[in-house]
Amino acid sequence: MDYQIVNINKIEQQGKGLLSFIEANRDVEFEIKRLYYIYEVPQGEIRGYHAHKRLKQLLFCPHGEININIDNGWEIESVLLDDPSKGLIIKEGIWRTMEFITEGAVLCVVASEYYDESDYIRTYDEFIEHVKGGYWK
Ligand code: T46
Repeated sequence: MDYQIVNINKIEQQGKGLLSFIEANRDVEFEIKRLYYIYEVPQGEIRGYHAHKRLKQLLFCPHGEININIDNGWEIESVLLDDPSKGLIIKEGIWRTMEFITEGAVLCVVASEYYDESDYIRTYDEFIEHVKGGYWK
C-alpha cells in the first residue's frame, strides 16, 4: 500500500512543552500549496469516503486520536494518529475515511494542490473503476 508513516520534527523543552514543525521542500517531497484542518467533529463521526486523482497529502493530529482507514482497491489498512508528532503521507488513488475517536480531535492536513472539486472521486464504484479499470468486473 502506498503510504508512509513519518515522524514530524519535535523539540522538547524541559518544563515548557513540545514544539513540532514541518518545513516545505524539506520534510515533504511535494510542494505544499494548502493547509487545512478539521475540528469540532463529534466523537465517533466518520468523514471522508472519497479518493483523489492527483492530490498528495500529509495528515497529522495535533490533538486527540483519529483513525485513518486507507484502501487502494486491493487492500484496506488503518493508521491511528494518536501522537502530534506522527504523520501519515497518502498519495493519489487511495480511498480514505477518517474516524474521530476522541472528542475535540483535530485533523491537520498539508496538501500538494489547491482545493479542486474535480480532483475528488466521491463514489466507491468510480474509485474502483479508476484504480482497476474494467478488469475487476
Ligand atoms: C481529504 C480529507 C482528509 C474547501 O472548500 N476547501 C478545502 O480545502 C477543503 C479540504 C474542503 N473544502 C470544502 C469542500 C466541501 O464542500 O469543504 C467541504 C467539506 O469537504 P469534504 O467533505 O471533502 O471534507 P472531508 O473531511 O470528507 O475530507 C477532507 C478533504 O476534503 C479531503 O481532501 O483527503 O479531508
